[in-house]
Order: sequence, then structure tokens, then C-alpha cells
Amino acid sequence: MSSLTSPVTGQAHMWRGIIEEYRDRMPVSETTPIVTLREGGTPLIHSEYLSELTGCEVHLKFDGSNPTGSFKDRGMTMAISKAKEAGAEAVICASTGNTSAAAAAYAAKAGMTAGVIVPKGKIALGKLAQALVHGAKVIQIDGNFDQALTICRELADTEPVELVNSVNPYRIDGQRSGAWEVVDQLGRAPDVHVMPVGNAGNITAYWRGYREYHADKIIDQLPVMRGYQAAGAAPIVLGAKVDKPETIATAIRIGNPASWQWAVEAAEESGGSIRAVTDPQIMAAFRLVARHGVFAEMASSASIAGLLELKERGDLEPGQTVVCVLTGHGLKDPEWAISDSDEPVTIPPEAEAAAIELGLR
Ligand code: AN7
Repeated sequence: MSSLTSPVTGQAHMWRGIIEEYRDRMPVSETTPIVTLREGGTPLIHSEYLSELTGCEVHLKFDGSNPTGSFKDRGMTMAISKAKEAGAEAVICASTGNTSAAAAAYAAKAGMTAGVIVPKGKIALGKLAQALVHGAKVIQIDGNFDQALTICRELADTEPVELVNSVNPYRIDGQRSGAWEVVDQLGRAPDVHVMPVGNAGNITAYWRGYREYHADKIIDQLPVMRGYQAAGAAPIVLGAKVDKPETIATAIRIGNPASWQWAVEAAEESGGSIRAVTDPQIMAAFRLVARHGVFAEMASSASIAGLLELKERGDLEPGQTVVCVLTGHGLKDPEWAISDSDEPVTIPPEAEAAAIELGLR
């Protein structure tokens, strides 16, 4: 195991991954093989712009800076470590893209094989590239995420393969670390916690994480949990499964969330809500955060769209501390960014031409 500080200077803190950093809260023993890519320890970025806009103190928990570019790494380090401990040689998952990227990477690190089932044509290219490059067996279906998950559950029941979707409790265990990091970084719990909701595992995990810190008297208050689905894929908001979910935010294009009930519980127990934001709202939020320095993926931007919606409704009080989780990196899907921008001009390779084009002359 590696040390906490630089062996040369004794200074810089070497982040060891969420299992080591929060070992006493994780279901691991001395003999559990820890499969890690040093996930977690992601930045909590104060947003001056969004703070001014809302009259709150707004912080962005940028989980796009995880090793595979999304929060899924927090759960996958746990799920794959436990699968390895149990002697599994193969794992399987359904995915809108990020889970498959993380499963592929952690399985590769562990020397295990990964099978991933994804909805054809509905996952971002970068995510597909990740699954392929890490050597996962990628299967596409003419169907959606919910159908892929049904297949995977069946396979896990009948075949020698471990399911690593968030119905695997170790995934949620690992993802609780997001809440602990927020508190450890802020020095308190936020008043309001805003995040996207797809399969609803992450909101379940954050709420558990906050509640555990609260039970242990590390924090003396709990945040109000505000979850946001995409309007075309908002079963929890509608109170009914959506058979054909549709949204530009493909990561949360899910019509029958596995952790549905826990998401409702998180919202109710915290005095919060699960609401929907439209694709245009998500797109506008995506542009807004990008123009202020953070490139988050479309689904992540639902939390920013949600923040703006909360402001609009008058659900924020001045001076509140708000954390918005940005769950994945914008580079996963550069097509959106490019399609939304003018093509760069081409000039002769001369400084003068560049100066003129840049408006410096
Ligand atoms: C960027 O990868 O479901 O509510 O299969 O990739 O815990 O499902 C991804 C979900 C939010 C929603 N933001 O989280 C998958 C998958 C991003 C995501 C969510 C996902 P959950």
C-alpha cells in the first residue's frame, strides 16, 4: 500500500483512492484485493458566476475528473474489488455509457473480463471508445438501457458472472464517498445538494453518505436533496415507467430506474424533490458552465439546469451553500460541443495573420 505523503518531500498528499481514504467506512477487510485507479478526490470548484446569479454560494463537485471521466469509478472500485475477492472472473453491466467505461477499465486493471450491453446508437462515442480500448466485450441492443439491464440481471442469475450495475450494493457503498468528500472539502454539509438522476443509484448513495456522517455527528445538518431527471425520461417525476425515454442527455435516458424508491426516499426525508428539466434547459446549462471553465457532460448539466430552476421557483434562500454534482466529463461527447460552435477559421501560418484574426491589430 502506498503512503499518504511524498516519500521524497514528506509533503504533497498522495490521494490513494476512495477505499483507502475512507477504509473504515467501506465493507473491506485486510484481505480484500483493492482494485483502484485512485478514483475520487475530485475538485469542489467554487463558481463565482453561479453564486452571483443565484445569491448563494455555489460549488461544483466535478466528478468528471475521475480516472475514467465519471463518478462511476467510485462505485466500480468497490464492486470490482469485491468481485475479485469473491473469485469472479467476469463481470457484466448494462449501461448508457459511463458504467461500461468504468467497468471495462476496472475489470482490465483486475485482470477480469467485462461484458457490457448498451443501447445501440445512444451512447456517447468517447464512452464506447473507452469500453473498447479496455478490452470489454461490447454488445449493442436495438433497445434501451432498461431492456439491457433486464438482460444483465437475468444473465447474472443464471451464468457465472457478477453484475456491476448499481443494483450491486457495493456500487452504492463506493459512491457514498462523494458525499463525504463534499463535507470534507466544505467543512460542513451543504444546505442544498443538486444532482442529475438516471438509474437513481447516485442520489441514493449521496443521501446515505450524508446520513452516515450525520449519524456519526461529523455534520450537524443534512442537505435538502434536489434530483433532476430529463423531461423525456422522467419516470420518478411522472410516477410511472417511461417505455420510450428520450433526451439529448443520453447518460440519463432511463425509463425505469433501479433505485427509484430510494431516490423518492432521499427527496422526501430531506425535504427536497425530484423534478425534471427539458433538453433546451440542459443544453443552455451545459453552455453556461463550459463558458465558465468547466466542461461537463450533457447529463451532468441537468444539475445546473436544476439549480437555475430552483432559483426561478424561489426555492433557494440567499446565502445558502449549494453543491451541484457534475457527474461526467464533457470530453466524453465532444460532438455536442462542436455542433454548437462555429468552425475555427483557417489562416496562413503567419503571426501577422493570426494577430489580425485575433483582433489584436
Ligand atoms: C454522467 O452509465 O446509468 O442516477 O449506465 O452517466 O446513479 O444512474 C449513467 C448514469 C448522471 C445518472 N450523470 O446517475 C450508465 C448510467 C452521468 C451518468 C447519471 C449517469 P444514476
